[in-house]
Amino acid sequence: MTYTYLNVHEAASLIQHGETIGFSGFTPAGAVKAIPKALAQRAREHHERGEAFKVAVVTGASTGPSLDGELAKAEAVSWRTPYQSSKELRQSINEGKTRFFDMHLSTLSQSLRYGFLGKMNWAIVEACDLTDDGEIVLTTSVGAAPTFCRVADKILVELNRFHPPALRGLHDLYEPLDPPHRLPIPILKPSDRIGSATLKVDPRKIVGVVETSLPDETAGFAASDEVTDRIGENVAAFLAEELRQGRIPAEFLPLQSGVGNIANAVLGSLGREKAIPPFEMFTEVIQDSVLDLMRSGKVKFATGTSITVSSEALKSVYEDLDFFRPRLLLRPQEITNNPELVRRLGIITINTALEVDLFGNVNSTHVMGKNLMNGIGGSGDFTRNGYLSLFTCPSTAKGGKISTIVPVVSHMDHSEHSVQVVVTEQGVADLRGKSPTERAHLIVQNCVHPDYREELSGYFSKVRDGHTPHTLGAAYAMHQQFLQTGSMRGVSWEKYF
Ligand code: 0RQ
Repeated sequence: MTYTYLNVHEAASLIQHGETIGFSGFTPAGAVKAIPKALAQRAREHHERGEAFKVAVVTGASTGPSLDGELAKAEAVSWRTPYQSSKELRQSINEGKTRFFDMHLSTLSQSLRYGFLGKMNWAIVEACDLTDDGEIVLTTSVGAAPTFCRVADKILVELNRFHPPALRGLHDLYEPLDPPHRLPIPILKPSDRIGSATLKVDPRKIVGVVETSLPDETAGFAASDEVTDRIGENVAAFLAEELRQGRIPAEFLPLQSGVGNIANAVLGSLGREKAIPPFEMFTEVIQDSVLDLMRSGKVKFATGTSITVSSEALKSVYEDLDFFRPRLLLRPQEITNNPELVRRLGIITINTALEVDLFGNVNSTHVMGKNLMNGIGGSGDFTRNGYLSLFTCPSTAKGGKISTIVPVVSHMDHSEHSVQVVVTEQGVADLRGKSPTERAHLIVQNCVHPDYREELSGYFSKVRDGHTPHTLGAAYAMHQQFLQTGSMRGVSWEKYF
């Protein structure tokens, strides 16, 4: 079949107010870039004429500035799921202008197939190659693109010449059947291939192709600093000791690591820890540090749903595809984050918290319990099902004015039942087999910043009732003081007890 080649404005003009779009992309990697920008312009033109124009936006996870950023700036997003990290969109969500619902990323595809999210009108996907019979070769991410193409009425393809067609073979696409017909997912080790290298769609559904040549809009990571380095060293030392104690098998276990500056620094430290043997990664986002560890031989293989690296790092992969091809594999997020697989393969999970409470409950998503930061992402998929689940964070935020360890979290994403180990630059609290009171003592001793140790032990020495001791009237005193004065330091407990 021959496709209709469109310019980007012709493509955007096909999309109508009120429609739901599934855009490829997981982080800025593989995210559609040209059509959303043109769609934002279309929305502005409608708004200038006093006409409504908003669309619902579904993606794999976060995207880049040309997608979430541009559409949010144009006030063109009615609702959004499952994750975002755009400054503009975050503001629109927190001001109540965009409806957002935060989902475990492993559940997005099945929720669409089950019909939980309504009808999807469009799938708009980035490809590096497209055959006449509807074979799409995806680029640097898979995310939920296969499901978007399955459930959407119509498909638009951004054929991005920046990415070489030689990426064919880097992907392993598999969509489970839905209950009651679902079968076990036949992955027994991270490198097992179970699906197809290309996304096969009915070519008649592809109503247009837009040609582009645009790099991924991935922002680089901040260089590690003293705090993130110490967090990394604490994680590495803890895992090395687990290995020595025989609680992690001698060949080590596959690792999942979250995304961001801390996660990047943690991986760097694991790479330097001599006691940890070369390992595999079964993760969501493959970031720069993983490529470095592959070159040094410390990471043997990595499977994820996106390669989220700087353009220079990506170019170096493209120049050395023979080296990376047998070591890298991209899968749908429904597979990389799948609870069945995370539990079966025994993944060691390392994610980042915004705040942690004395009992090990974790808030990953809401500042002061109300303002959305990014979303839960894959952290819940991995934490709840991992072999060993760690959370890391610096012990303070905002120049020391916030203690990330608080009496009770202001929003809870991961409960004490799933969180096993908490690591800050101060040290490690191993919460396994510990009662709530024991956990509180360990966290205060090992993880809290010295500036807040007295304050938190002062609070806990006053709450004595119950299995999980706390006092409702005082539990948020540190948060309240921050909101009133701009600092959590020096709460005086006398007025609460
Ligand atoms: O704000 O940028 O304004 O300085 O939060 O914090 O320390 O730079 O850490 O980049 O790793 O992000 C939890 C948001 C951490 C991220 C979160 C402020 C802090 C800073 C960022 P500034 P850091 P990171 C699988 C795993 C959920 C999804 C997930 C995340 C900013 O890791 O989104 O885990 N996780 N996915 O100053 C107020 C506090 C704070 C605070 C930090 N207690 N109160 N602000 N900050 N603690 C991958 C995917 O799902 C894609």
